[in-house]
Amino acid sequence: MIFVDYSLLWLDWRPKAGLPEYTKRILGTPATRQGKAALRELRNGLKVMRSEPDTSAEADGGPAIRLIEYPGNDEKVTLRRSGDGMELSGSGRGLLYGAFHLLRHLALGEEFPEWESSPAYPLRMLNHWDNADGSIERGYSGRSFFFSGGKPICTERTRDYARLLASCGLNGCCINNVNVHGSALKLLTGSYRRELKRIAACLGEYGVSLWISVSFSAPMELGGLSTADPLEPDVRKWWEDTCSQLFPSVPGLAGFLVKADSEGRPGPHTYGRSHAEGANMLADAVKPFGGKILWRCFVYNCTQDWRDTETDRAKAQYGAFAPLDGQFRDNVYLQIKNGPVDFQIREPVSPLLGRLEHTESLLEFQLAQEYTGQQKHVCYLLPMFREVLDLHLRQRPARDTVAESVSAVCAVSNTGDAFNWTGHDLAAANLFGFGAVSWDPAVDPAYIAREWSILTFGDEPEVTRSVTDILLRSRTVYEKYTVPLGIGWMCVPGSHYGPSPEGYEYDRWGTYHRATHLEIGVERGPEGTGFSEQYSPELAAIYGSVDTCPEELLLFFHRLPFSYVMNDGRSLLQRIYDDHFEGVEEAAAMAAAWDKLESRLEPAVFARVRERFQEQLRSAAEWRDVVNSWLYRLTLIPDEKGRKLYL
Ligand code: GCW
Repeated sequence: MIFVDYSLLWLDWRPKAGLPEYTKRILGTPATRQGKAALRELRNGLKVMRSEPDTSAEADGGPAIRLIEYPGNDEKVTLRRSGDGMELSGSGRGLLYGAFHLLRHLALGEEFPEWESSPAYPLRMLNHWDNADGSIERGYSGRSFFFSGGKPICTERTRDYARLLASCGLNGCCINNVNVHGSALKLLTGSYRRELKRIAACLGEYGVSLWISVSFSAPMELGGLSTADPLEPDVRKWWEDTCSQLFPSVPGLAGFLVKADSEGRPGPHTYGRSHAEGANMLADAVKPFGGKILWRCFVYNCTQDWRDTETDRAKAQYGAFAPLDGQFRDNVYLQIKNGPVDFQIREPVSPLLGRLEHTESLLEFQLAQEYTGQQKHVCYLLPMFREVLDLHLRQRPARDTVAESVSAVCAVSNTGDAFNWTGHDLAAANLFGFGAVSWDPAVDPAYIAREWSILTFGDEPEVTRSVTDILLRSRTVYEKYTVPLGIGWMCVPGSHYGPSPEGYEYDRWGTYHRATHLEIGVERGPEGTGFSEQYSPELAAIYGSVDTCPEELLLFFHRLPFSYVMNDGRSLLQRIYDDHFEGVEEAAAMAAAWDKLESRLEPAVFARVRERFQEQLRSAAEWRDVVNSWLYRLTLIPDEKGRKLYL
């Protein structure tokens, strides 16, 4: 038996009574690696669920699960009843998704509907911000399991990670940080080829493609050239030569992720070239190997003078990329963060989403809870993901939602080498949920929370009810006690954990609220920076006016007096005070609900989450008192309900 020092999360099957007869026998001998993996998963899962030594593979002997493997590499899967048995058909990858789907439903003990499904997007991937030295940028779950001591590593854990990804429907993984430092640069060279090949094989067995982040100036850093100018023949040749050695020797490598001209990273602008010229040069180099380039749009001026009130960071990405639509090769995907600024607890949808008519786009979420509690606070993100995906952009008669307008989805991973993978046990629901929503963007966050809870903690109704309830409330609670109404930031610079209302005010990052004793916020309507005008005319009109702007985004779009009257008659200031007091109380109620589960959960799990809640409550109270007292000191207007504020 192999000893592993990590949990298997939702793949830790449990004995289950009353399974259908057909779960005793599995027929079919898939030929592909993925098909074989599907068979193995079914056998192993059912052995545990049935508490029996093995399933049978005898052809005649009653109902069975029959695997039928089709040639090809598509991801379509069909599960249907056939007599007393179950028939699972698809390519090897299809079988894999079907096997996990079947196991999940058996574990849930639900009446099993027939299932014929294909994922909404051909690419559903995770971005790791893992550094070669084993640290993780914005990592809150321990160290990297892809890198150690400057080198990529492939262990049993890599394989189990691939299983976890496939089991929730994901099929791509970029293993290193978009800020490419140190020896991670050398992933392009022969130095780590063997390790990369092993990782690619391990992921590939579960249908997960391997991606690496590359530095735009690699021809200088690695090749000794004096330039990385994308139009320079030597530079192009360097990339072509590099790719022609790399791709054939790492089967399963799908392409490169690039952060260029962003937060100090090198890029084509240094040479007076456009993003399109930069991305296309790389696209040409990977093209012969079927490779793709994922080019990030997280581009803005990060050396803004805070005195400059003209520049609006929110406008930067649309400004940089919308004019380039149509200039990119067809194997370039523009990777766009869900909001125009940076993964805040509340932002409008990025106006660049859905605006690219002739360019593939990839929507980027962040599971790593950089601004949403760093996996010390519970914050279930699926409701937020659904809000983004469901938004009607109001610019096309059909296929008008964000979900319909993007070609692929990705998320910054929240995993590391912690025993529970995600630091906070409840944060694994975000990983699972992201998989679910990237397969089917219309999944119900409540259904997924419940499903994840049962698979993770067992099917005791009280546990399921409480965990689901905590998850579903968590995002609103976090939002209430931290940053009000879409204004963002107010966190401690650098670490981004804990309150610091003016932490970013006089800094270079373009994230200001410019509060005085009378007003707060940056006006982004037509009279202000004009950011709202980047949306379709209908949305622009909605966001551009205080009267129609959704209340939760009011301070993202508008500068308002503290006396501004909200829909329910409260003043803006009172609403912010109230939210902070309520948020802390609601966090305490979530913690109390968790405490009630003590006798029903494994002691270690219970204790780990309880400890996280203690920190959440401490931090929530800190947020409340700092933000509310800061506002009180600015305005000298007390809380109407006389609650404690600090002078
Ligand atoms: O929000 C910022 C993070 C950086 C990150 C950057 C990005 C990887 O603070 O740590 O760098 O986003 O998305 O590139």
